[in-house]
Amino acid sequence: MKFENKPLTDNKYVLDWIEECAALTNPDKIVWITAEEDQLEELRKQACETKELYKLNEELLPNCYLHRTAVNDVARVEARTFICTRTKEDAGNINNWIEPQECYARLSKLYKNAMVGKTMYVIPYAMGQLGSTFAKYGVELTDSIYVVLNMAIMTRAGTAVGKYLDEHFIKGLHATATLDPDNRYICHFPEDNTIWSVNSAYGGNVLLGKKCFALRIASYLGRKEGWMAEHMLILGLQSPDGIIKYVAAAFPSACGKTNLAMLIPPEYYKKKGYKIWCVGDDIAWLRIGSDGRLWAVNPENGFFGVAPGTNEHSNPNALAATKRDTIFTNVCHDLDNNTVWWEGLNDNPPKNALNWKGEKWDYTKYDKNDKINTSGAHPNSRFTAVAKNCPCVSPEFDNPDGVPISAVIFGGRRAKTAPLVYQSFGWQHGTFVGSIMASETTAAAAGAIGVVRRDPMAMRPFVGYDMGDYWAHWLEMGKKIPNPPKIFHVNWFRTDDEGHFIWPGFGENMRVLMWILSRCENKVDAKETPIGFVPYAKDINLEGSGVSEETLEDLLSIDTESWKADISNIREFYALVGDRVPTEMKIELAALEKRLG
Ligand code: OXD
Ligand code: MN
Repeated sequence: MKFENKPLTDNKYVLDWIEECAALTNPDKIVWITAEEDQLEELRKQACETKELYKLNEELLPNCYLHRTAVNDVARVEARTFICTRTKEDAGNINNWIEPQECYARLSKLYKNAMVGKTMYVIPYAMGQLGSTFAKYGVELTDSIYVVLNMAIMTRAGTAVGKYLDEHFIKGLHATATLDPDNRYICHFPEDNTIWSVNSAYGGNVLLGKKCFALRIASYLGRKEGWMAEHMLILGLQSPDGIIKYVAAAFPSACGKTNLAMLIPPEYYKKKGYKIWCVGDDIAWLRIGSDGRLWAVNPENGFFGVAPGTNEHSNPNALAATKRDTIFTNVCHDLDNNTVWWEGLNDNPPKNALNWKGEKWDYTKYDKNDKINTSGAHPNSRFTAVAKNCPCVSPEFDNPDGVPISAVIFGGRRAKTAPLVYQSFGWQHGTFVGSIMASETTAAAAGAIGVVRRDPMAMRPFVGYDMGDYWAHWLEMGKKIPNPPKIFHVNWFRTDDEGHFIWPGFGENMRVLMWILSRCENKVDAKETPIGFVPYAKDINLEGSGVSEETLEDLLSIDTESWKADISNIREFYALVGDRVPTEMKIELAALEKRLG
């Protein structure tokens, strides 16, 4: 096998696997990614020559680039995502499944000679701090410079990883191939530590360290090894005395995780000296610490955030993080000053611009009911930003031991059913609360309004095995954590009868976090209700929020009828998950039904 540069490991297991993949895909060259600046800069130059990347204004956006994907390749594709365990039962009813040997055979045909005339890049990377208890290692083989440069931001990649590669590493093979959507496959072989992704070049499908490894494969490993991989942000709330308490929170995709992770406290709290630190915006790996608490790290090294809607008000920290060293994908290109723009950035769309497809864009034709065809930026356009460039990145970001978690928060998007916040009765009930997480489609989305999608722990697309077994693992973990975090549920999306949101959200969510932490410290009472402990309105500080006490009462009220109606939907969902739903979950469901009367 001919490498263009020196291999970063001499581990035979690793080298044999690379050889096997090279024999299949047949690249012209194989290059090891050291991730040194010189190498990355050379790759950026090459990608600019082929128009895979566009260099943006160096003064306004230093070291920033724009990339456009194929128009048919703009998001994760759950229908093309598979968990290939030996038995279908182990993948479970919620996941798509293909028998592994059949899958390898089918995909081998698509990989065959897919890299002819191209370079295969070998990216050694770590999820988590190198050498830490949390860290896991992988190698991604890819023919895309865009993938290399994104992985260099999103993970700890390059030379230093070489010495950690052994037979436990996660083998990721990505080939762009023809981008044929009918032959697009994102396949996971958890029993083989393997990920195969072909015919896509969209981040969520091809940055294999993220959803594929850090959630799907890692959730499988976590169950086997006694830890957890979750779709959660991690933030630290610092009080004026300097003490920082950490929470981990799971929300379905597109429910504002990145915004909450980087929240700016309302003026009232800021003046008193409160501050929020972001440890992670998407993924948490959790382990039981020697002190009996649950500790968390963010295994990533960057943010792959949704651009539209990010602005000075919604998330100034994320915006600041995108001002340098960022790769923008499918945003609008402002040709006058060679910068980028997206819907919701400001009210000043560029007049001389290309849309996300690279076509001349006329902002006056924007139609919110046909965003894909009329918007400047694709609704799922992204920024890939370096975590350390975020002004509120936590000083503990690189701590190999992670941070101790006081509270786990599950978030839904419900118009009526869930109150602003409630606390579960304990770990088992909290696991149940996570299992019934849901979001409702809103008027803004295409299709019917109010359709409930169950998204347990926000992990529906990301559990690498059977969902019932996953809940059982949560219950098992609960038994093993001597001092577990308390479990809460929040809902920022409650609406009035006209469908308007009644909670202001964004920075004001801090008020709810304050109540949650007070509960963790046993500082406030709460009202016991059929669904859990709900705050007394007096215990959520509204000063400066513009929210009236009456609205807060409304936000905290429990709509018993909609809960009762929800029970049958939950039961149907449990039936769909199937035989492996733990008895404890069914007991919790029956108990909830009984409490509702
Ligand atoms: C993401 C997602 O991109 O959850 O983080 O879809
Ligand atoms: Mn996510």
